[in-house]
Amino acid sequence: MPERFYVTTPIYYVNDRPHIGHVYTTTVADIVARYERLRGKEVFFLTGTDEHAAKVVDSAEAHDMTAQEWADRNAAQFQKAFEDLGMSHDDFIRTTEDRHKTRVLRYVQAMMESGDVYLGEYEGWYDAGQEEYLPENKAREFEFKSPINGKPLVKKSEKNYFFRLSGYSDGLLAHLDEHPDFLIPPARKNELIGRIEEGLNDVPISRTGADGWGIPMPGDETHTIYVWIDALFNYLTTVDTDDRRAFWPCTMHLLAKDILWFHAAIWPAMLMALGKCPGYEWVGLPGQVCAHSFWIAEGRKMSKSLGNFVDMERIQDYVERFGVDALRYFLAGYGPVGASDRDFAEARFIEAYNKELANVVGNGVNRVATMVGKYCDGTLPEPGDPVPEAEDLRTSVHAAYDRYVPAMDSVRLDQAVEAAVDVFRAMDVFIDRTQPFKRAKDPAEAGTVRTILRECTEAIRIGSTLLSPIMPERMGEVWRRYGFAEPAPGVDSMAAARAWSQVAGGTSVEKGDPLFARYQPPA
Ligand code: ME8
Repeated sequence: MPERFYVTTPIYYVNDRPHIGHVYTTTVADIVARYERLRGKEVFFLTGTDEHAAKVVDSAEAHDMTAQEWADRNAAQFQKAFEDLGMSHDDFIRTTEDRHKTRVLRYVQAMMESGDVYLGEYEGWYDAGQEEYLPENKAREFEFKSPINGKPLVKKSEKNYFFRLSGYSDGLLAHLDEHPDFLIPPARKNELIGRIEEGLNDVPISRTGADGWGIPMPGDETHTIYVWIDALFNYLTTVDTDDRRAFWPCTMHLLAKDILWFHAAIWPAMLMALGKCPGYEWVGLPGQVCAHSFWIAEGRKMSKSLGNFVDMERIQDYVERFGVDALRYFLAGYGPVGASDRDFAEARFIEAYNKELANVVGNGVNRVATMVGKYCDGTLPEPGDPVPEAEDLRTSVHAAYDRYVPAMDSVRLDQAVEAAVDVFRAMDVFIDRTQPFKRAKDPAEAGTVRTILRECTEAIRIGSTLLSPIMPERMGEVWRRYGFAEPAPGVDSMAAARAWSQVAGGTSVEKGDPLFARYQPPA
C-alpha cells in the first residue's frame, strides 16, 4: 500500500475575487502535492471556497444578487483561476454544498451531546459599527472606544452556543510538546504556546440574525453556526466518505500567518473534542500546520484602499509574458514561505527569470542539446574516454540533491529551488572546465566529448526531476526532448532519480526552442 498524503489550502472567502495570495498558497500546495506524488505516495490535494460569511450577504446585496448567486459567481472565478493555472487539486469543496453541510451538522450535534458545545451567555464590548465584540483586553487598550470609528463601545450580552476550548489547553500544549514539527516555520511556535499558556476562553460558535445564510445550529434554527467553525470542518467533511476516510488525519494544512490561531489551536481542539464522540474515534489530529508569511506588492502592503492587489489580470499578464511555470518558479523561489514577508515586484521577477531560468536552466538544457546535435548527430552517445572533472560534477549534483530533499520535506521551497538550480550551475562549471566545444575540433578527443555530454545529460535528468514539481510543464518538455522516462505513479521516482548513469545511449535528442527565452523589457 502506498503511503497517503493529504494536503489542504485554506478555503477562500467568496466575497472577493482571487488574488496573488490565494494563488500563492494553492501553488505551494500544488508543488507539495506533485512532489509527494513523485515520492510514490497516494496524494489527496484539497482546495475550495468558504461561502457562509456575513460579508457575502452584504456584497451580494450591493450587487443586487442573492447570496447564493454571488457565491456561485465568485466560486466559479476561483475554480477557473486554479484551472487556468494548471493546479492538480483532487477536489474543490464549497461550504454551501450539501455534502459539507450535512456532515457539519452531524459533528456539531455530536459535540452538543458530549457537552463540548453548549448554550451560554456571551458578554463583551460590542462595536456597533463593526458588528463585532472586542475582548476585554482589546477594549481596554482602545479606552473602550471603537478602534475603527472612535465611538464608545457598548457592554452587551447575547445567548450563544459555545465551544469548550478552555478544556483543551493542556491537550494542545502536550500535543505541541510531543510533536515538535506540528507547526512550521518553527519561528511561530513560541507565540502560539505563549497564547495558549495565557489561558483559553470558550469561544462562541453561533450567531443570530444571519438571515438564513449559513448552517443552522442542530435543533435551534434561531442560531447559525459561526462561519469559522463551519469552514474549518471542510478539511474533514470532504474526506468523510467510505472511499476517502483513510486520508484522515490530514498530513499538512497550508495557510498564512493571519489564520494560524484557527488552524493551530481552535481546529486541533475541535478535533480532540469530536474524536471523543461515539463513532468518531478515527478523527485524529493533523500532522502539520504550515503557516507562511505575506506577499506585499512593489514594496507596499496590498490593501483594498490602496487598490494594489496583484489580481488575476496582473497574474495573467505575467503568465502571458513568461509562462505559468516561470510564475510558479518565482512564487516558490522568492515567496514568503518562511517567517518574513516578501515583495512581489516586477524587477525581482525579471531578474530571477533572466538570471536563473534563461541563463542557467534553459541555457544549460539548450546548450547540451545543441552539442549533442553538432558532435553526435543528435543521438545520445555511449560514454567514451574518462574525464576526471566528472567526479566533481557528480559530487556537486549529489550535494545539491541532498539539500533539496530535506528542504522540500519541510516546505522550504526557496531552499529547494536554490538547490535544484545548483545542479545546472554545477553543469555549467563542468562544461567551462572541460571545454567540449574546443575538444570537438580534435578527432582524438571524440571519446572525451562523448563522456562529457553523457555526464551533462545525467545532470539535466536529475536537475529537471528536482524542478519538476515546481515547473511541471517545462520540465516535461525537457524529458520529451531528451527522451527521459516519465515518472511512474506509485514509485518513489525522486529517490530513484539520484543514481548516476541512468540515461540510455542511442536516444535522439531534440534541440527545440529556448526553454526560457530571455526577457527583454519593452523599450
Ligand atoms: O481567511 N500573501 O479566507 P481568505 C500570501 N476563509 N498569502 C495570502 C495573502 C498574502 N498577501 N493574502 C491572502 C480566509 N493569502 C478563510 C479561511 S480556512 C478553514 C478559512 C492567502 O480568502 C493565505 O493562504 O481571506 C491566507 O491564509 C488566505 O489566503 C486567506 O484567505
